[in-house]
Amino acid sequence: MPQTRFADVRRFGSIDSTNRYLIEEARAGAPEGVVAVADHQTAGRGRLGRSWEAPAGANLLLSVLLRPAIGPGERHLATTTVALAALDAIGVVEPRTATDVSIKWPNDLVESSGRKLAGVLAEADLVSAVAAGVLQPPVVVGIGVNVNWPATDADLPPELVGLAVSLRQMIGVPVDREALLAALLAALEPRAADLDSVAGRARLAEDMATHCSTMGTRVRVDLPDGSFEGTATGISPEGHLVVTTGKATRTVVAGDVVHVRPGS
Ligand code: BT5
Repeated sequence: MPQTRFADVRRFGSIDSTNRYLIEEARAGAPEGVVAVADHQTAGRGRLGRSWEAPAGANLLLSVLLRPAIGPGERHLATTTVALAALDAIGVVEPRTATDVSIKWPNDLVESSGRKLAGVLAEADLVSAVAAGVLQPPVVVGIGVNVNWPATDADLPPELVGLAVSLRQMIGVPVDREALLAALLAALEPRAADLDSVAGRARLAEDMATHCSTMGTRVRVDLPDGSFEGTATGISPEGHLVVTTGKATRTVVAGDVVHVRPGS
């Protein structure tokens, strides 16, 4: 594999959370590009205090440390970067599934029926930024991809039946986790490079719009202070969701969103 900024890959048999680990490493001064990969997480994190489930040894669980020179308004593009790299990698390793996988804004990879194949969690570490006296915090982006678990729906806890799916279920045979990891890190290099320029960030937002199954659908956006409905009509250059409600257009910031659900 050509040398990329993601060459320092640290592997863990079991860890609480690869995101938690890399945030600590960022605070200790680790450079951009460190990767943490776990066979198992005892406290895998989702957004808003939710948890990420995966048994030992079956799925891809990894985080990467980025130090992007971007403002707070563009930070969601770090999530977009990893989601697009995962989509690229799935297309390389399992081309049979490529057309069936899309991104559900803000942070999910889903298969065509809407079941979740992967979730992305970006956490900006403001503590590091304050300590270093810099405006732009490091961002740890974690992704969990359901590679070989569940093998069938019978493996899933009841609350995930109908909501989660694996690559193995999609193609009917086990999938090589290591091949997917290598493809993801290779795909991440050009995507992460895009984060560093205005033109690159525009490309990330455009590619997100192209691969985003939320586009053109009726959505209900749940925010902490209420909900509204509209049609998802675009992705802003900062990676936010543009929703048209009647004659008005609202831009929805990922950090504010509790859920984006199909609308009525
Ligand atoms: C996410 O949150 O989708 C972000 C998941 C990020 C996980 C990675 S694993 C490596 C790194 N280290 C960490 O500690 N985390 C990252 P959210 O959108 O909040 O979705 C969480 C919800 O997805 C849960 O509340 C469940 O309903 C559902 N869920 C949990 N595990 C799942 C799975 N394996 N497949 C599909 N859905 C799942």
